[in-house]
Amino acid sequence: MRTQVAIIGAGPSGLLLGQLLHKAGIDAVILERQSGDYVLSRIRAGVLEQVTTDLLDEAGVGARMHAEGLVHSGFDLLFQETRHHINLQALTGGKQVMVYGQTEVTRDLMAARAAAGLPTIYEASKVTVHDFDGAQPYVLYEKDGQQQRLDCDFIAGCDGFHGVCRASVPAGAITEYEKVYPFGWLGLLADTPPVHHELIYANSSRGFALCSQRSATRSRYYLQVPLTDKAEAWSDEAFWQELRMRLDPEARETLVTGPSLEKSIAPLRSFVTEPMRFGRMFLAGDAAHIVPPTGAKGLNLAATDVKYLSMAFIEYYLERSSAGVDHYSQRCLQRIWKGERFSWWFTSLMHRFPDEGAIGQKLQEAELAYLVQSQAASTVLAENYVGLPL
Ligand code: RFL
Ligand code: PHB
Repeated sequence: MRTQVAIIGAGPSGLLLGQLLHKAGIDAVILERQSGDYVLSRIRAGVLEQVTTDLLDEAGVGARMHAEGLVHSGFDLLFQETRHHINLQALTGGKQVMVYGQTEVTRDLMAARAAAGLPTIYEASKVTVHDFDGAQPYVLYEKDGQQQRLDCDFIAGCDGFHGVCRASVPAGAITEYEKVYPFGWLGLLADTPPVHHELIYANSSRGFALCSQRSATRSRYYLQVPLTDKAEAWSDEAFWQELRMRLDPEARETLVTGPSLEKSIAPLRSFVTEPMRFGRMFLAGDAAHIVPPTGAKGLNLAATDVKYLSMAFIEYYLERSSAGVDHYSQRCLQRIWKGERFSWWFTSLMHRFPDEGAIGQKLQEAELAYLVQSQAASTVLAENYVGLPL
């Protein structure tokens, strides 16, 4: 089989790239190691920046998001048992964010791809990438026990943090920057009304908590937990009890609990790969960088990579220019490092760090008090949260 762009991974990065290329008349085949149902069962991001919603519109998959997504013009910061409103809209000259789950973004992209009859090969195993340093790269994979070969002009590595593309780059050609945090997030999804109409980010002496949502009847909550904890060992009751203790008195009163639909622990990491292009292979999204989820930046950074990568391929095929391809890595990394900085800073401000003791908490509370009192400091938070300009 032959295609112009072989996309590895059918997460949001790979599917969005496939859709944007299709709109431009460029051929792509997507290879995904899991089943479609499995990809949809992963509960992840919830907050989309306008850059991302604009791109989903451009890809022609924004209709359900606009109908069902929740536009948020602010969020609450909770510390010392008191909530403070961060008015994103007022602080950023009218910008807002969209609360719409990654699962739904993925579902919309999958449906558009299926409706256009575009090829996605699910349950493709033993994917390997070859000759991306030369002019004729190709991909080998197994489907139903048979080895297959996909020849292509370019390989797009949209295969996430544990993918095969980054792992196939010779060690001397890549630099990796990494910080692993000494805790994780335990997430719980439940069909209960959200505790508040906006998100609440909580710094408590018991650890960080986040109250998020998917709709007026579906809530998503997170608790900072030690890395040694297991999701199975947390009963729903224990989760709700711990969450209550990290909230303010009003939220504690109004929290509606119920059986969990999903519970899982995600480790927190900051990670960047430089460069993001290796000859005819490009990395995009979590394959190239990871942020801790506190700033809600992961999917949004992935979407920007995909925007730049689709533009690079469009320039290459339609305008016969390799300028976009040549600048891809540098263009992405400028934005990624700013997202990394913000995510690291917000994570550091909101979580309990085992080694920092009581003084760590006091310093965080002083910074939070400054943050909500100073318009300049609130503006820095708000303009990063809604997304920096491209
Ligand atoms: P994904 O979603 O990991 O998809 C990669 C796909 O590649 C497949 N794959 C392979 N396929 C073929 N062959 C191989 N060898 C393969 N190896 C892997 C995988 O099966 C998978 O389907 O990466 P992608 O597409 O780059 O998307 C990135 C986002 O998923 C991620 O950045 C966000 O979820 C991060 N994130 C958030 N981002 C936001 O912008 N806003 C948020 O509010 C937000 N909240 C979050 C988050 C991530 C979280 N977790 C679980 C880490 C909250 C959490 C808790
Ligand atoms: C989510 O709803 O899953 C979510 C929201 C905001 C974050 C992280 C995750 O910062």
